[in-house]
Amino acid sequence: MAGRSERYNAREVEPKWQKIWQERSTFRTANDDNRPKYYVLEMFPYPSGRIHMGHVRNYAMGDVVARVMRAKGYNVLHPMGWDAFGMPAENAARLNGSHPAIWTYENIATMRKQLQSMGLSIDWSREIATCDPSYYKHQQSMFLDMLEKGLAYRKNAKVNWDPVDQTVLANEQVIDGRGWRSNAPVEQRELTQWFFKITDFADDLLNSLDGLDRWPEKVRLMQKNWIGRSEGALIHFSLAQPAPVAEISVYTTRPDTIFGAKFVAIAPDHPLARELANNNPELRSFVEECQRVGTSVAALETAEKRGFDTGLKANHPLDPDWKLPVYVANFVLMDYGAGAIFGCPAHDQRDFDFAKAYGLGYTVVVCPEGVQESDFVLDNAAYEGDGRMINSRFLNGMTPKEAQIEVVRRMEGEFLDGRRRAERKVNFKLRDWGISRQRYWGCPIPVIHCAECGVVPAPRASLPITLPADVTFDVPGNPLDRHPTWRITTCPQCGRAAQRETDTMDTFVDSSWYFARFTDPTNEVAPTTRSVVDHWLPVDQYIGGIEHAILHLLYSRYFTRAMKETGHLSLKEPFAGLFTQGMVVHETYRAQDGGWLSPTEIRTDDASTPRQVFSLKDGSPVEIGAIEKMSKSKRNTVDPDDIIGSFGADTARWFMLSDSPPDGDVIWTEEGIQGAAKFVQKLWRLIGDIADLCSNAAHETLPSEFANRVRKVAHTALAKVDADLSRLRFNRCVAQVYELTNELRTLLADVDHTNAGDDVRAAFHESGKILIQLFAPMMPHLGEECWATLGASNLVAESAWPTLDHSLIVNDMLNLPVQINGKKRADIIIARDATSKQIEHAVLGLDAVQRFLEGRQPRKIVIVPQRIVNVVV
Ligand code: ANZ
Ligand code: ZN
Repeated sequence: MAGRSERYNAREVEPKWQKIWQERSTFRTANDDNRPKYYVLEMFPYPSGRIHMGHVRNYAMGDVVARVMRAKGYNVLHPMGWDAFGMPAENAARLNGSHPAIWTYENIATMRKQLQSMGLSIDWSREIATCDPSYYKHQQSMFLDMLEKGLAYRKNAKVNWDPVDQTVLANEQVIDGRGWRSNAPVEQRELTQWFFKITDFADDLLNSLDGLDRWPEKVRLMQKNWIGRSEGALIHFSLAQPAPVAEISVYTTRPDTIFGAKFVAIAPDHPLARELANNNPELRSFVEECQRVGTSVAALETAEKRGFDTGLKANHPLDPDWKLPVYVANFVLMDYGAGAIFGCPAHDQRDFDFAKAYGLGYTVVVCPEGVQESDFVLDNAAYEGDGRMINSRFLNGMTPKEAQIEVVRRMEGEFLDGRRRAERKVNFKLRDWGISRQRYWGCPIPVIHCAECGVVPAPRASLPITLPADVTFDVPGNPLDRHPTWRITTCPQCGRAAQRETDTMDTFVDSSWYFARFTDPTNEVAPTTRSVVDHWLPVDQYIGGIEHAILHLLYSRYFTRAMKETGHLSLKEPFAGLFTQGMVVHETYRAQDGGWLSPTEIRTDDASTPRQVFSLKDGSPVEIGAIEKMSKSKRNTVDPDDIIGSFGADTARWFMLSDSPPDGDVIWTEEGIQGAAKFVQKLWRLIGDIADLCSNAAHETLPSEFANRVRKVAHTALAKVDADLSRLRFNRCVAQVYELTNELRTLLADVDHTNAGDDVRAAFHESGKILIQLFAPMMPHLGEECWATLGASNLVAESAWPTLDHSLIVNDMLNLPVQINGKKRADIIIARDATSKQIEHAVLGLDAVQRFLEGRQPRKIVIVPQRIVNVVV
């Protein structure tokens, strides 16, 4: 073909197609479209400045899904936006005297350009930034909706206070007792804060996890643990008098161990502890000391167990002559259970450590099966396992499970001053979501404080309540607090002078509904358009990092429920399918002076074994360190711009998708990217040669059996790629494309170019087109260039997915239904002559099967040859 260049030049070709896609609005998505919908979304980025390789991987995956589903006839929604509020913008503003808005929008402009250079099939007309008043205006109105419904409320709460950043931190932002950004020791403070009532939905958020069968099992498990439902009992311990109160109630999940009790402990901020501290300076200073440590579970778990003996005695609920000392203890949390415990050192490690420190001893009450009661002693650790009850009077001989039921039943039936001694109780770890942040760069909470009327919602007509532009960051604290005029307003109820709320919302609120906003991002009057949002949601495939497995996903699930209650949409679960991609990792390099070197600062000597690396600057040898997640601190990053600049976006995308399963880590290597670049040229030559073949005049030479072989390799690859795509196994798709390319190249070598018959040329033309369609979702620019080379008049991005000719593969490939315990759960497409071992291997790799097994081995796998597979679990 005339004018076709020998070498494929990505630098020229890629911008050309990006321009054509843009001119033709190829990726524009209409809301009124009769085709079935498909919503694919990658977690939107924080505009930190530049995209990194993790973004490239994430967005390449989402783009493949979007392009394939478009080809398969779906009306695909694939939008992009910016999670644009947050502290880094304020920090940057402080450092370089600029403004968070300027910093943020500049970063967005840079990163948008970078993402566009990747050739992503995004409908950019739907772009949103959460810091834009046109977005957060609706967030404010939804806050007012939630306020009306009682889903948002104010309460006094103990908070983690970062003394350097001068802000409240969420528990997760406290790492080992220190602020996640400032690294300063966190203090506890009591502040009036805004909360979302997520605990109202605790049961529903937990139970609905079962229905999320296209979520990774591990994410569902992490959410389950976070919600932390436990079934236990409240036991009321009466206090030997005189004492300030009659009794202490404790929460326990192990009432069976009641005869192993050695002490009762209350939280430092338990009302009783406060009362006692009033007249006891020593206790007061102990309590204050406890409050200096963060409130996070992790912080408490790692801290040394310490207590203060109040001198009070609690009566054992099943033996009036048995007295237990009452401590104030640092490891008891006020906002969990009843804020008090009974301690059983033999069977709880925390209690064990505590009892050891204070010489309280232990009594074992659970003896492991097969161990002689008299032989059972503890050496330095509690026994938390199962067994038989011992030293427990009427419970002896029972299992702990049986004993739990029996002891609660017994205590429920006993009364103390007209009150039951115990009652069953379900408890959750999940706390209400504190959303107040004392920061500037966030969504203002739309309420007004009036001395007369109290907290008054801002009038809806006054929304958006925008941030003032004239602020400074040179002093710590919240700029909204010290702004001379911003907070001054009048009360909407009484008209007197009043003050605006200066707290802004946690940025997790911003990201808890953006997926809904994308469905109709220009609606000015409401957050969503009901018919539109109900059509598009749920997101069919959500893709992002495992680091968001708990908070972002849980908050989004909650917020969707809140939006349902306030009439903004109709469903509860926003993400039907979730995929968590792995990290991009790279070797690290250490210079002789101990400093880290970046991959651009070293030279590799491949000839030597083991491989040797030298500093480019002075030629000195460099130590090759561990392969780690790309990070600025280890300097083992590779800049996507550099890679796209020298190899092209397609090569970068291809390599990202090729090397490892998408949920595993991918190791970035120079050889890897070089290999991908070579393959691009190989594909380009093959398609060129096929194009040449097809443009020659017709001759009948080879038997049509040959043409069939050409078609068969392509259709076989198509069937396999289809199966792999449905499970997002992009690396396997890549492998199929490699294989098909080699096969077509081999077959083409057998063809006499000037003498090939019509059928052979048609077969190559068809197979070449299939090949292009299989790799184009991953390398879209090369796809278009090759598509045009084969003489197509449309774009490959607009072409329909190839139709599989079953008759060609029926002989080799086989569709096997897979049952689990007799119920059909999946299919596999596998070679007809696959061995039992190969079938077993394929079956065990299925997500559906893995989910069922939950890490266990199947009891057996029954294979009925050529018919069906049954996994017995
Ligand atoms: C006695 C006991 C004996 C306990 C034993 C455990 C083992 P989960 O399962 O996480 O819900 N606990 C209760 N309230 C607490 C609080 N406010 N702060 C710290 N610890 C608290 O944990 C329930 C168990 O955690 C409860 O059961 C209680 O200790 C402790 F062999 O009661 B257990
Ligand atoms: Zn008022």
